[in-house]
Amino acid sequence: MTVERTFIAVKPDGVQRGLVGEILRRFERKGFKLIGLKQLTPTRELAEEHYGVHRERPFFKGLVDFITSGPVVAMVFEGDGVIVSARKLIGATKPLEAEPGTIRGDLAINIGRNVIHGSDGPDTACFEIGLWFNSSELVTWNPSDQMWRVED
Ligand code: D4T
Repeated sequence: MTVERTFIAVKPDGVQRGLVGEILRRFERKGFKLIGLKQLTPTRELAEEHYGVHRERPFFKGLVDFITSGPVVAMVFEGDGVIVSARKLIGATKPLEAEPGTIRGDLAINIGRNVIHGSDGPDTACFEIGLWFNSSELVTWNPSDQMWRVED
């Protein structure tokens, strides 16, 4: 396994509903290392870049309106296999199809209000981390219990 980084964002619906702690807790409990964390209301420019692959889709404007409607909590987690594992913790894009036990399966109903974003692959993770964070905002540190999370 190689140590990876992924970009996670609690969307405005998750922030408004007071779910930030609940969501952050699931990644911490799993054992991933939080190396970046901030709250911001995204500009349209940032949102349109982030969702650039969906620019031609009919839901694009509504998606950008939604994601810029209020504060988002942006995070970077680091760990072995974190990109795929985070997607599993998050669950399917359509919350009604997401398994119980996943974040969307437990906490959401509607695709347009699915509470969280997570990078879907290594290239996207790299792009999204660079888009949302300066390198000076990412913290290098070693959890004191690291030896109890992973073998050397
Ligand atoms: P994000 O990117 O928000 O983590 O979601 P996913 O990676 O799980 O799903 P996605 O890229 O296919 O969709 C991006 C974002 O658009 C919203 N959406 C999507 C929507 O409002 N209507 C739709 O029909 C689709 C496909 C939800 C997630």
